[in-house]
Amino acid sequence: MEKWWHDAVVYQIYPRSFADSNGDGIGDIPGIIARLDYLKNLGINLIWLSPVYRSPDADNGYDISDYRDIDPRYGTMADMDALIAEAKKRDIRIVMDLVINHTSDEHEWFRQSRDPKSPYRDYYIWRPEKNGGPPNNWTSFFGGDCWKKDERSGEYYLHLFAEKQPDLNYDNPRVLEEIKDIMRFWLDKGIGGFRCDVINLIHKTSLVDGKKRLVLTGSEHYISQEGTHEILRTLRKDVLSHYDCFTVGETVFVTPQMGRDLTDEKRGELDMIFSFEHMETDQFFVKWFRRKFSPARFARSIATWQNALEWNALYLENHDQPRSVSRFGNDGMWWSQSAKLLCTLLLTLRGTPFIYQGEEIGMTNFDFTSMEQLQDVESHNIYRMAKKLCIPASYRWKMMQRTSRDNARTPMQWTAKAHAGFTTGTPWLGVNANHQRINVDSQKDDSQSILSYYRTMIALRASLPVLRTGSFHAVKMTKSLFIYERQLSGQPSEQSSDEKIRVLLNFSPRNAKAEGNGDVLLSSYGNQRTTYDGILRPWEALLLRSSETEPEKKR
Ligand code: ISL
Ligand code: CA
Repeated sequence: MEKWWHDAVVYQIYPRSFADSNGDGIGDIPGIIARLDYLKNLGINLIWLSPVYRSPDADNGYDISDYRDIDPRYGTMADMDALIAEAKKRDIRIVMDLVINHTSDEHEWFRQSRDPKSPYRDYYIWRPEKNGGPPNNWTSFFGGDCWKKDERSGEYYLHLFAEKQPDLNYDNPRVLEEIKDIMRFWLDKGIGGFRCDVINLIHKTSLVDGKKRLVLTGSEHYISQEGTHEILRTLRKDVLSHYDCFTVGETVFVTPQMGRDLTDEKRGELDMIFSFEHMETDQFFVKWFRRKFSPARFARSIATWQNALEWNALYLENHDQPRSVSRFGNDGMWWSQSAKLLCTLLLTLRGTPFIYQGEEIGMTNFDFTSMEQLQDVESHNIYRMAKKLCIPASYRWKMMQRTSRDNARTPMQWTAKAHAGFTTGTPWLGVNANHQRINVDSQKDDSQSILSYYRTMIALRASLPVLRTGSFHAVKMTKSLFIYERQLSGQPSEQSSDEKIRVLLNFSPRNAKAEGNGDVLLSSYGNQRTTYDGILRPWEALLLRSSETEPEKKR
């Protein structure tokens, strides 16, 4: 069944790096409001806002100390209400980040929870020591073990992420009631839904030792457990189904089968998920060990997921990933062409596309030159851990350069001026020096720019149902080509609606032969191309349209 979010294009805002309105160097909500016309003009209709809740900021807001308050860095609740209202005026809805696997250790529940006699004790996962050490052998997403001893009771609490992010205990029904209330609080304000942070980890089936692994020992006890499925169904039934909204789950280590279970409409859990497999095709085992990018491997993974799920959340970037043009494209000589190719890919697959801020102007990885320039808690933890493991300094540095989450977190590049027009003060994280070349200002009126191409692709998708809901069919996946078709099968009565679009992507800096016929609907090389001669140019993306019911093709 058709859902309104099937027609949406989403734009992810990482608030601290988007636009600073008051010169303190940190992006904020009034800064976002001032840029809503820019987003409207781009053509998006939903904003996923990374967390703006009150937070001590140990993980840039993914450690929440009050779910019903806005962090003063970002503004006030009045600012937030204004953002929702101003966005609505422009037919844009806001999706909030729902971070409920853990809270901050400064959340009132956790403060109380440190007292073993408190009714809040059981809101978190506390266990006594075992053999003079942590309760089990599990390890954390951010490196090291995931238990922290609290001096007050001598017991340990579980944290799958940073120490300052204690995991909530979903065996306690009161926790879920609290979460429901928080969700209602935001839905009552008229938001369009939630992006649910690491949602497939929330229920831990048991706390016994895990099978020893290089990373995430213990994960078999909490990834996509039946308890989590049950919680999701309860949230849908008791809360979400009473509102006009949708959910996208960030689901780590999911298999296609888990993905199907999580999004099966009949089960009533999530509306779509962010899966990770395509983002892992350029790594060995963990993201810190990068493997040469292979378009074929990448394409095969995308095709698998296109075919596996009824509906996908589509993305090539977010605040945790390196920049796509530096990773899957070419941020040197073919910067503009390869960014347009990636845009074409993102906007012609079946699902709801998510654009991450700066992706639409081809922002690249961070040009930092020392560890002091990085802020991310994960980068510093991993760097320290790699040092302990005697990984040589030059390799450690390479790991950070390619993979640090700060690659995607540098301030949005609005202008060629000081600090890229992001702030009048000192930005919280360095601005990439290439802002003089790569910025919104220089692209907004240039019809050949990456930004203009995004606008065109978003509008094209909006005008062609086949690009949104047509079926997906992979045609070719080689070391430089990814070719697929989207097809709409119309009702027998509407004969002309049988429509097929072939998407041809050349992931290489050379001309490439590729089969296809039909009219050129769009080329990333612009209008210069109206007919297709069977040769794709370097990094070219091409859309060919053919109508099955058309008689013979013109010769
Ligand atoms: O970047 C990662 C670590 O290697 C990812 O595995 C990431 O930690 C994972 O996708 C979960 O991410 C989400 O939850 C984290 C937060 O730090 C991320 O920013 C968020 O997107 C904890 O809340
Ligand atoms: Ca600010």
